[in-house]
Amino acid sequence: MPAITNHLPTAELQALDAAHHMHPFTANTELAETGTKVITRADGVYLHDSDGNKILDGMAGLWCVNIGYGRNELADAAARQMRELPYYNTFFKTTHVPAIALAKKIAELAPGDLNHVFFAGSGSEANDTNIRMVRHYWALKGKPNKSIIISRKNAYHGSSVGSGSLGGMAPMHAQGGLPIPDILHINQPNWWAEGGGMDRDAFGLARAQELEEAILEHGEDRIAAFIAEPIQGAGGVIVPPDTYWPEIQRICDKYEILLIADEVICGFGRTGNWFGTQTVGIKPHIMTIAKGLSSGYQPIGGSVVCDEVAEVIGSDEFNHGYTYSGHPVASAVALENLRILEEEDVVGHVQNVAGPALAETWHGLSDHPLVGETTLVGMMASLALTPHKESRAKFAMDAGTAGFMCRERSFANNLIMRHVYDRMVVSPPLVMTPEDITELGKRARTALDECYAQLKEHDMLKPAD
Ligand code: PXG
Repeated sequence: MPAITNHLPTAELQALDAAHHMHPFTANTELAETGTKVITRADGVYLHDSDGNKILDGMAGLWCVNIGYGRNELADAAARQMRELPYYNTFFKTTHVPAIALAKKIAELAPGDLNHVFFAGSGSEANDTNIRMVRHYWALKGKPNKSIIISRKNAYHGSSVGSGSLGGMAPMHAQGGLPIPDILHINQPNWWAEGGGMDRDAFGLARAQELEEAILEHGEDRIAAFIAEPIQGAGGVIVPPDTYWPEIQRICDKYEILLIADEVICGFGRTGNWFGTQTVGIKPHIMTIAKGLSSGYQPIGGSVVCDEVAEVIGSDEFNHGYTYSGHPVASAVALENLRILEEEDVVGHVQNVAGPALAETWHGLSDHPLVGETTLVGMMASLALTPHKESRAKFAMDAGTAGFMCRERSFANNLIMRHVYDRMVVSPPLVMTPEDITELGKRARTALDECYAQLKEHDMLKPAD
């Protein structure tokens, strides 16, 4: 008899969940009162819940189910690997075929000389690896003081103590003693919210130059690395102005700063190339990967490291690793996922079919009275809700109130669309067809209409001063 069944009534499942399950990023007492949606199964681009609803997943789970749900090939790969070798470590002069094969495949797909993979169980773990790796790299090169890592406000790099420190989420820093020492945060290139009267390109340049200012303030001999997502995901799909990344690259090159591209969301086709670094045209020394690496079917992440950094790190014992680094089942599933992405040309589908279809649908929402800018790269998109488009005004009420209302209307219309404060975000499975995307657009518009009506009815459309 399997230990998990889906046959309890929804209310009973909700009560058990409330009694025993602590949810991430959630006020659990409040959640216990309102109840959760119980997801029971999924197929293709649709989720099913315990009340019989069929829900279009506009978020690919949590930015990760790139190939969609229900691919038996991955289930078979997991079952095969569990029978052959369910677990072994890679610590003490041992290795195994799935980790070898996956590392080779990632090296083949990754641009430039990013030829080496240090495996982790998640994006957070991989970014913790990166903190230790870049600091140890400089120590081995005789520069132990080169330990400061520069990141950005409103970046997301994970939730462990290290990766949460790298991230620039103020509400996370407010709990549990973050950030750890020697992490700095410069401003993000979010023109819509913070650009004021500057034009986009000048703003992008100015924000990039904050990196140079920080380096000059602290001294080049103190700065180890700069970390950033090619396109911020959890921060609200913030697409930087075109001037931003070339300037960042120039500054990293000029001052000998390692560049870490956090590809946890952007990687594996999301932006229309294999990696977001290719889309924005940068050359990192290290890439963080997770999520789309296995399309979320298994927890796995890693750091993809260039030849020179790997060589320096390899010259000493690196006192770091996780029980599940290169887990054989997770590796086998990730390999099968990469085979599907490659053989079915999912990246080409994003570039030529799904991406353009989403662009048309998404930018088409910009005529809505509640919608300010719409932004999109590949299959990640966002729109800003605003009470007044022309002035790019924020709402007078608390940030996130309108976004939350819109998300609730979206859920009510069986579309998973997220909000980040007052930005609405989608990041659908990459395999969506144009028909799926048309349906997504219809449901998103209905959610916007209903949200707008509610805001109007309650006199909540006032702009902030
Ligand atoms: N880097 C980036 C860019 C991420 O988006 C992580 C690292 C951490 O990965 P793990 O596997 O440790 O979660 C992420 C994760 C959200 C949300 O609300 C986004 C993430 C995780 C949880 C919630 O958008 N991204």
